Amino acid sequence: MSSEGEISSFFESSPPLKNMEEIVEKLNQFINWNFSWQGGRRIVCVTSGGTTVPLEQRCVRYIDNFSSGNRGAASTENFIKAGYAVIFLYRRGTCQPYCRYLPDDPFLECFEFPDKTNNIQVRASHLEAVKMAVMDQQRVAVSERRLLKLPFSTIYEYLQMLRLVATALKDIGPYSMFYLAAAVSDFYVPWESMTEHKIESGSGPLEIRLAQVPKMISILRSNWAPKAFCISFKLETDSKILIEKATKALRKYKVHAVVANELSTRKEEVVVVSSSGNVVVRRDCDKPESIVEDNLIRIIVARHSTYIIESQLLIPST
Ligand code: 9Z3
Repeated sequence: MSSEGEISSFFESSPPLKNMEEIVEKLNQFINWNFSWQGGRRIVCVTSGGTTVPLEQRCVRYIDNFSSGNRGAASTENFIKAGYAVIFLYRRGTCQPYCRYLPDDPFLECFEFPDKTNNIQVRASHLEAVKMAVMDQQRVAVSERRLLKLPFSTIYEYLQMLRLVATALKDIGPYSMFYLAAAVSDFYVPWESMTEHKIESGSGPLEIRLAQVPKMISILRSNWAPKAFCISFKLETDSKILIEKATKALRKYKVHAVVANELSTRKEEVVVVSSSGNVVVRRDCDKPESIVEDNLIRIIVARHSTYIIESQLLIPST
């Protein structure tokens, strides 16, 4: 387990966030709006996509962690459906809520220029997907103000932003949730030992020593947002060790549940590992449009409801 010293020295040596004041202001406005709305909405921070590890301070090359962002985007849509406000902390360029059905390759295929006038229109084949994306995104993010998107790229940005979100959510305690689906780097090059300029090639093989990224989940649980409901993820490629690893993570980080998934089957099945036992969650194979997140978020929301009730029972009445 990472010590508090390792964690504070990670933050002290990180390049500071360029737009920290702006992020804090957006977070406070979003949380105040949603928590004062008709008695208070629940707020979940969904993390999504992989973090990068730069190899140079003026970064040309970096190490990446695999994640398309599909899980985070689909989960966000389901949390919104369940009435939550969502802080979507996502890797720049990865999958976005309500855009999962749009072609990204190439996106311009959605449009046509039919009559040589200045009118561009959406092709009939993509009309439904584009309409859904625009309408849902407008309604949720703009009219209802229930979706706040915060982008990151590097491990340094991600962890600083997660700390800002946790600190901002501290006061709403059990009504907040962390749903940590981002694929977070385990190893990194400490900023002070990183070369400033592009690493030169042509002088033989490159040797880089990577340090271990301090595990922030335990400090999130113990200090940053101790009353929040917290779900972490465990990804493995070897299904034989998956449940054992997830169970270890559950005990070590004292999260409320760990969602265990194997890389090749992650869209079909996950296992929710918690102190009340393991539950296998699958997508409904008889419904082609069904996704595993529909069933997963239903379970997580029900558990969050129980957690809120139990937390209220713990508060002594006056
Ligand atoms: C996950 O396990 C996510 O479910 C996926 C989703 C990244 C597999 P996609 O974005 O995939 O839909 O393509 N996320 C957590 C991965 C992770 O880094 N977990 C750490 C670990 O396994 C704990 S924080 O040690």
